[in-house]
Amino acid sequence: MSRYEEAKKIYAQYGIDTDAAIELLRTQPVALHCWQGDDVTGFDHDGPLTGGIQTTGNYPGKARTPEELMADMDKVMSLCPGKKKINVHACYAIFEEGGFVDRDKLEPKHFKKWVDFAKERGMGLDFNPTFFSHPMMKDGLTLSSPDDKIRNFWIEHGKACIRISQYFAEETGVPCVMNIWTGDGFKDIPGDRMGPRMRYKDAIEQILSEPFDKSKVKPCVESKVFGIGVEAYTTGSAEFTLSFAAMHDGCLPLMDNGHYHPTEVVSDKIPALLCFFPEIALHITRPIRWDSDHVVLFDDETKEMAKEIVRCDALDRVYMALDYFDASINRVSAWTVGLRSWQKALLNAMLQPSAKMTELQNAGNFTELMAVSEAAKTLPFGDIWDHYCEVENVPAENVWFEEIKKYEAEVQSKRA
Ligand code: RNT
Ligand code: ZN
Repeated sequence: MSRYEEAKKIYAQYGIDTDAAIELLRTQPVALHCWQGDDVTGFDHDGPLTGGIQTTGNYPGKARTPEELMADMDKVMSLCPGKKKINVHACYAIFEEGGFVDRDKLEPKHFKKWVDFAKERGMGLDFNPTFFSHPMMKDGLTLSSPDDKIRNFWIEHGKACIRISQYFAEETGVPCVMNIWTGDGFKDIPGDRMGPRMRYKDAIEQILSEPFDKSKVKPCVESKVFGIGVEAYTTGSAEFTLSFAAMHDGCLPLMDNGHYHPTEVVSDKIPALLCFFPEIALHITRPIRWDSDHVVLFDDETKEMAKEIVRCDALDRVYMALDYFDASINRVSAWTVGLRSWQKALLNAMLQPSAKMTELQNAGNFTELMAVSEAAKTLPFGDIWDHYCEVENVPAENVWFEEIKKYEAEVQSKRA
């Protein structure tokens, strides 16, 4: 009997159907973020990365062009099981020779190559206006700036992005999640905390006044605690964005698990928000001591987040996207480890004796609940994972890195 057949029997003793888990997982889209490939640079500017986010590291071989970035993404996708979506930032617009336009003037045609890329691979596209790395940020502010000219520029950018999101959804036939995140805030104690938030509220409302089909475009607002150089105050704090989403029909809250105080966990916030919001969105990352955006691993909190989505039976209500950027190791490998890790976390979540655990909890049998959840930790998960990779026709755990070595030697190392 194969290792999978043996493992399947062991899971069956807990009432868990491993075949059903695999069939379900194969259909759940996870958005792969284009910005891991080039350290959140994009194609529309030469300036530095700003907005309170930072990549560290200088590993050779980073993608320099749309072609290189797409080739790298293809490599990643060939090494990862599961259904994918592509997550594009507005700064990744692709201009024809001499066809540059600023962010307030972006049009669907500037993203046609991304649409072609997605359609050829049968994938959906998610989108993000880029409110950073741009000279129109003034004193660290965009949508919450007191300067009308600055604020209006960014409102126009947001509206352009709604139109592009609608185009993505129409072209691919898959709803487009459009996430609004700004790094707006102050390095030191502000004199006015509410003013910027009132302006931010009004600005997002103006962006959302651009007509769109709610079944096709899913606007989100992402909160944050602080950023580098923006330590004292963030306009889009947790309370601000959550309240905004709650008060605006069709707007989703987006939680990035790097954007909370260190002892808070997004795994516990998922079932809280699901009590109120029909749909929510996630940025999956790995914060070390701060919002460091390390590569997602198959670690405890990653597992817990996946477990909550599955236990709440909310796979069709949670938009899952990766968001991290590590420039200190091979970027294609970083991407691959993160996507594979999230796939592992989802599979692991689907293989939990969750029904049994709920029953024990409701019966007040906390002694056995602890024993069962501990037993689940040593089930032969690796055998199910290997089988899933095989079914999905992607390399097994001990094999995929050989592909990275080859790709680095043949492709990435040739990039000067
Ligand atoms: C920054 C936010 C945001 C960005 C991307 C690039 O802290 O997490 O989501 O990472 O938009
Ligand atoms: Zn994020």
